[in-house]
Amino acid sequence: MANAIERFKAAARAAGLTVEVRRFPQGTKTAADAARAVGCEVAQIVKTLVFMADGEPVVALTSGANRVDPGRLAAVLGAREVRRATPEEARAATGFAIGGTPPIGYPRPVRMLIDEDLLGLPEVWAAAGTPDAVFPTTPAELLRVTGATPASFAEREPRGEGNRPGRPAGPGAGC
Ligand code: 5CA
Repeated sequence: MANAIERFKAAARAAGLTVEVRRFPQGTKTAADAARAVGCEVAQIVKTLVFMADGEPVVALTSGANRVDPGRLAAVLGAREVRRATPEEARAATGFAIGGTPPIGYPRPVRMLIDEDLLGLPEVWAAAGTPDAVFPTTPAELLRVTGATPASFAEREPRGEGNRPGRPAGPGAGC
């Protein structure tokens, strides 16, 4: 576990990225966990999600507030078939386990996209190698060190009970 953080830190050093890794005993495995631990908005959490596009791994750096639409991702990539990577495929592509996958430090280059919704934020937090470790950075630094291409690939419609068509607007509707 600690070794994964060291691998991430070495990659950050090599990229000229200054990182201050924060560890949280309560865990930062999901975007919601990470936001709760850090005390930031879930939209500021960078999910490092691995997809397989026509058999090739692709990393989609995605705002914690968004869900990836694989159809939109396929259109952006010009791929025929895009699906979520299995945990084994994700680990083979990045060298890290799901829940702690950082945006850099992979054994070989991986095609990378970044959710445009992250770009306007002053500060974002991404995983630092393990499911209890995150680091703060800026979208500009993320772009620089990952070489990710900005794109829009999130599901457009919000999900959830309160958003079903025909339901009366509840408190907070329109926010
Ligand atoms: N540390 C947090 C916040 S930085 C984190 O890594 N979040 S994450 O979203 O990038 O990683 C968790 C994601 O892994 C989940 O959102 C989910 O998309 C993916 N995942 C979890 N279980 C599986 C699974 N069995 N197969 C494929 N993907 C999975």
